[in-house]
Amino acid sequence: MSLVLAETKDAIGVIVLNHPEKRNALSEALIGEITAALEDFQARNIRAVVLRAAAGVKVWSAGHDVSELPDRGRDPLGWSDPLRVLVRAIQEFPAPIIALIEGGVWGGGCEVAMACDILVTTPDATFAITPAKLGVPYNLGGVLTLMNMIPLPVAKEMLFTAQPIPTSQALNLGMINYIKPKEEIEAFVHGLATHISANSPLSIAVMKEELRLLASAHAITPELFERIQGLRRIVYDSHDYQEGLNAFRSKRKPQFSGT
Ligand code: YXS
Repeated sequence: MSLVLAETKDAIGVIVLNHPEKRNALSEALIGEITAALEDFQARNIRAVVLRAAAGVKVWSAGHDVSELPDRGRDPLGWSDPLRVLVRAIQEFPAPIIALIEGGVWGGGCEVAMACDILVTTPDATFAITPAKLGVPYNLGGVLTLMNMIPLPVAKEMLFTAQPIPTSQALNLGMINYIKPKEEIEAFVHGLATHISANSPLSIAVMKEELRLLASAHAITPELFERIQGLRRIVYDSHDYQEGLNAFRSKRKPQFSGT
């Protein structure tokens, strides 16, 4: 069974996350199907993409597939981790990607949504960034994605509490573009995609890449990079990191000791 449904109509491509049994957890297999669909869309010169889950879902994505996170001692979010590959694929895709969001967005799913260019949600949508709940040390690029989308005090609240925020707050903060009723959201998003696909694809592709390069243009010294990586290693080497994984796997609340 496909974990993702992909279709194109005119110059618009649609990708539907289609693994509700696992709440669209971002497994390597599911991410592989998304990136394959994006490669196919690029070959077909698609001019706008809609990334969504099935209509009416309660969970847009439950984030990184926890069963695929490595045990302690290995960076869980290294460069080639599937979640990192997906975020880059979205950010580097040469046409706008519109996230059509219903239901809860969790963990790395928030970063996937925020890597998209335009976000439109139904009123029930929520966003929860949850590394602290699992004991995961989020990675540099991921933190930068969040910093570019969320005012720092709110980014800190979301990272430190791991609690969902309502999409109404996300709209007030400019994290999302629109909130639309579920009866209207599909036509509204299609209308945005149609406007985009009627404009110059070359101009849009270059401006999207300009914005990506400028948003990530942070000069960091080797010492800064190595210090951050050293700090992150303390976390993914820790008993707390393993406890977060074990607790999730045995469906119980984690007991973090700070070691
Ligand atoms: O028990 P079965 O086999 O039916 O599977 C259950 C869940 O184990 C599975 N599932 C997941 N599997 C792998 N990775 C996940 N992230 C994940 N989430 C869920 O899906 C089946 C149904 O789950 P269930 O019964 O909990 O569904 P629900 O409708 O009662 O609750 C939906 C959620 C999303 C509220 C709940 O599943 C949940 O809290 N999931 C975890 C959300 C989360 O903490 N995600 C962060 C993952 S780690 C990540 O993204 C980054 C590495 S980081 O940590 O840095 O943000």
